Amino acid sequence: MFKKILIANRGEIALRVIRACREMGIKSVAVYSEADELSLHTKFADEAVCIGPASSTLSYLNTQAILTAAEVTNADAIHPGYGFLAENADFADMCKNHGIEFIGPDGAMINAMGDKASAKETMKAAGVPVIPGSQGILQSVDEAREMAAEMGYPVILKATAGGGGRGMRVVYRPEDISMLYEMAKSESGSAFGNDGLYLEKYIENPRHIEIQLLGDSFGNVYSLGERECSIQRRHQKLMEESPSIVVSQSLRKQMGEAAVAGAKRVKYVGAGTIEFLLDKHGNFYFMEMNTRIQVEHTVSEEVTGIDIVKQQIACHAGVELPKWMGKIRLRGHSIECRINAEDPGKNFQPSPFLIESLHFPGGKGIRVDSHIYGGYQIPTHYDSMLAKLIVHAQNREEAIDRMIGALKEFIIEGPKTTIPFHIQLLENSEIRRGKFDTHFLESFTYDPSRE
Ligand code: MV4
Repeated sequence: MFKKILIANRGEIALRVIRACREMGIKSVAVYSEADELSLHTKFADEAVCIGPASSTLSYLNTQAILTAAEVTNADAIHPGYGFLAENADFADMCKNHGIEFIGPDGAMINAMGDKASAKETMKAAGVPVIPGSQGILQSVDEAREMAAEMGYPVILKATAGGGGRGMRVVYRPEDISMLYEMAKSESGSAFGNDGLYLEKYIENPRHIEIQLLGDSFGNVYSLGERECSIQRRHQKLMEESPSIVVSQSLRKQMGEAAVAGAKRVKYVGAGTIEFLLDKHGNFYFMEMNTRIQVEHTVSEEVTGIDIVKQQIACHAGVELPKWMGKIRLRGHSIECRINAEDPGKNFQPSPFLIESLHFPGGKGIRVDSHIYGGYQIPTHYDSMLAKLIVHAQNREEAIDRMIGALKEFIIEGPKTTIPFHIQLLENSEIRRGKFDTHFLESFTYDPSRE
C-alpha cells in the first residue's frame, strides 16, 4: 500500500481524500495556494506545501510545483480529486515518469476517453449501445448534411474534444446545418485546439443516468449502480440521487453490464463513470466516460455502503477488489444537494463573501462534506461549491423530506447560497413525482421572495 499520498486539490474533495488516507493508515500531503493558507485541507493533512499564488494556473494547475512538492515530501502517489489536473494526460504521464503513482488512469487512457468520437467507437466495439450518427469525425459539411437528411432532424453536432456540454449545436432544420457546422467547428478549434466534430441523432428530453464503476489491476470491473443526474443547469449538476426512480432492476442490470463491458474492453483501473442518455422509451446510449472520482460519488457510497475513494486508492495500489462487489444491491435512497455560494435569485451570480456564521445540519442519515467553517473567507479564484449535503433514507419520499429538513437546518450567514433554491426544488410536485428530464431546470422558476 502507499505510504504517503499528495492531494493535488483543495476544498471538500481534498478533505474527502485526507479522510480516506487516515482510515487506510496512509500519510497525507496537502498542497495549497496563497489564497488557501487558512483552508482546512492545509490543517487536516499531515503535511502542507505552498505551491504558488491564488490563480489556479500558477498553483493547482502548476504541474512542476506539484511534482516538486511530491518529491520533497517523499509522496509515493498523487490523488488529483476532480477538476484541475484530474483528466490531464500529460500530468498523469509526468507522475509516472517521476516514479509517482497517479491515482487515475494513464495518459493514453485519459486521451482515449477525452476524445469523444474515439471513445464512442471504442464503446461501440465493446457492445455498448451508442447514439446513431457519424462514424468518427465528420470530413465535411456535405457529409453532415447527407447524414442528417438520411436519419432525419433534429441532429446534434458535437466537438470531439468537448464534453460536458461544451462545443455542441442542435440542428432542427436542413437550412441551418452549414452555418451551425461552421460555428461549432471554429468554436471548438479556438476553445480546444481541435476542431473535429461528429454528428448524432438528437435525443429529445432524455435523462442523464450514469453508472459508477470500480476496476482493479486483475481485470475485474464492478458496477456500483446508477446515479440520476438530470437536474443540471448549464451542464452543472445541482442535485443527484441514487437509485434513479426510472431505472428498474432489469434496466440497472443491463446498464451495469454494458458499462462493465466498456470498462473491461479498455482494461480500466480505479474509479470511473460511464454516462448514459436514457430516452423516454427506456433505451440507453453511451455519452461519455469520466476517468476520475466525481463530486456525486457520495450518493453511490450511501446506497452501496462502499467507500469509493478508499477502493479507488486500493485499486491503484494493486489490491484486488472483493468478489462480493459482483452482487451489490442498492439499499434505500440517497440524494445530494450541491450548496454553492451563488445567488439563485440573481441568475446564480457568485457570492464569495465571508462566512459570518455557520451551522451544519445533523441527525440520522445526514452527511455534510464541506471545507467551510465560521469565519472562512470564500476565495474568488475557485469554483463556488461550499458543501455537499447528502441524505440517506429508506425510500425516495423519506429522503426528500429528510433533505428538506436538513436544508432548513443548514445556516450559512454571509454569502447567498443555493440552499433556498434546493428547498423549492424538492417541494415541486413534478420533482416529488419523479417526472423530470435534463431540461427540467430550463422551465423551473425559483421565487426569491419565498426565502
Ligand atoms: C446529447 C443530447 C441529446 N442527444 N446528445 C450534454 C453534455 C454532453 N455530455 C452531451 N450532452 C447532450 N448530448 C444527443 N445525441 C443532449 C445532451 C444534453 C444534456 C445531457 C446530459 C445532461 C444535460 C444535458 C443538457 C442539455 C443537453
